[in-house]
Amino acid sequence: MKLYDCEAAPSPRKVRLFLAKKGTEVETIQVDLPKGEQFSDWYRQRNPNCTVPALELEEGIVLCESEAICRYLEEMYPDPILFGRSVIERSAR
Ligand SMILES: N[C@@H](CCC(=O)N[C@@H](CS)C(=O)NCC(=O)O)C(=O)O
Repeated sequence: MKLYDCEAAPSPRKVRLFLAKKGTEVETIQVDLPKGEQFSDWYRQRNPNCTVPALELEEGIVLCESEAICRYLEEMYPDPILFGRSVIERSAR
């Protein structure tokens, strides 16, 4: 699993915070947004939206939205639960 990240950008920071709360680390690859690396061929092949974050899974699937990435991480690393235990808790967050 690889997280495409940019340290200065707010959207991937959400995912980094989520990972920190989970106590989990994943391999991270920095994408240099100021230099326009998000538009490079190698990155566009992974994420055609040309944004970070993106999470590349072992099976080759790439999740391209921070919310989707956090939801995936919640399922993969359920302890601690961050989105809530019940439907009401999950809906209220
Ligand atoms: N809705 C997306 C937004 C992603 C997004 O816009 N990321 C910004 C950095 S915070 C980006 O990659 N921008 C690339 C650009 O400005 O070219 C998410 O939450 O993942």
